[in-house]
Amino acid sequence: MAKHIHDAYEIARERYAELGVDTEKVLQKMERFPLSMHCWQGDDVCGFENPADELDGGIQATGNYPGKARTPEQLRADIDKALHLVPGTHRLNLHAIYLDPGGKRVDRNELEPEHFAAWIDFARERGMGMDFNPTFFSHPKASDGLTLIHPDKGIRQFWIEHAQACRKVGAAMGEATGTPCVNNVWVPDGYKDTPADRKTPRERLAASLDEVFAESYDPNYLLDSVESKLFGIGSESFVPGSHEFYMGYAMRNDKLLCLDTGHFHPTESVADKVSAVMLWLDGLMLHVSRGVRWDSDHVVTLTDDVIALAQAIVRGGYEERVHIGLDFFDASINRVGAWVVGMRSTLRAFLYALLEPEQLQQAEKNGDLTRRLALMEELKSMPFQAVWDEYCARQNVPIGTDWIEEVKAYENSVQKKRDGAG
Ligand code: RNT
Ligand code: ZN
Repeated sequence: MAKHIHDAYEIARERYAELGVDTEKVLQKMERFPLSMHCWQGDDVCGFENPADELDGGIQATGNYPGKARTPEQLRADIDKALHLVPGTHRLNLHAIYLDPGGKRVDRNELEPEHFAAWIDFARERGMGMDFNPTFFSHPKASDGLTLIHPDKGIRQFWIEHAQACRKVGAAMGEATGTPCVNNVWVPDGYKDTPADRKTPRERLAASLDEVFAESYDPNYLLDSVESKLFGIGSESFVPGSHEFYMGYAMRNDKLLCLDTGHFHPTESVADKVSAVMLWLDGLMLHVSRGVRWDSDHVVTLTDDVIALAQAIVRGGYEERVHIGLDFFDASINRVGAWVVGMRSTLRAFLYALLEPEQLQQAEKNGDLTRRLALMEELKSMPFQAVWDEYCARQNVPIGTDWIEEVKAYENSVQKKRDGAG
């Protein structure tokens, strides 16, 4: 371990101790915040079902950086590379289109746990939990942008069966890894133009969801979450699965609510929603993302928004009930580098939140709002980077920007040699 890293940490430790913060305890607590690493950053949400198809469903990965993963083996290698550059043990979040059925053609309503056996082995070997998602896009039966609200009963039934199959897969993942799998339902359904009837699609969505969730599973294996959205490309005017819709559904039906930080009006604070909904819900799934002007799914960086989200979770003591997933897909930079930046930045936000002194809460309780404001302001320039560096050193991952050279070397020796890569 570089001596100056440790020396800087010792000074930081004393500075935080003066505020009553025990940095050693904080470093232990960091392990209580596993991130659910989304596999889909590795290949621009293409999956392995029919990789020639274009991504649809109103989401879009832009950029043509060379070397994206094209096979399950390549994607697993890239995930491993990223995991070696990020401190802590994390979870693996898969989408149904990432099936690995050994060359067989399997349609979405026919999925079985065995089609994900290689992924389950991969996660188990690394001590990772798993999360899962049905894929309601990039499929001929979703070509008009409608799935669970489709007016055609047959098509609706197909997607209900898909979601049911995914719950079975998720439960198997949870059983195999010994930690509940969060199976997150997000559908792209919506209308480009103003609908005349907003009621029927919502009733249909609710009825479809009831069928999806009809079977009950052991919550030690499977937890269900539902994800809302404001709008998508091609569903600008109406999305039946809005925030109010799913918040109501989750509360009435004991589901987890998934809050994607890109799915709200740009000035809305997702952090503020945490303590409001946690009064009524068993748990939350998060999709930490960074929208730039819109739901653009940029790589997460250490912004005020992400820090506020981490603070909401830490201050509320919600770490056991909030599942921290990531959701971004940037094809304009090295895809492994994108994971590393997004994961390290999210973790840094949690470290920042954990380093908060108790006296901040105390000041507020005492009505000393001057001290509250002054403390919050001072904390912004406390030496938290030194604590982060020490954490990375202890976890045997690169410090500072050292990981960039490793990603460059990997890009040259592995990613650039892939089919179609420049
Ligand atoms: C889309 C949703 C959804 C997807 C992933 C791929 O707007 O955020 O979570 O990004 O399922
Ligand atoms: Zn999302």
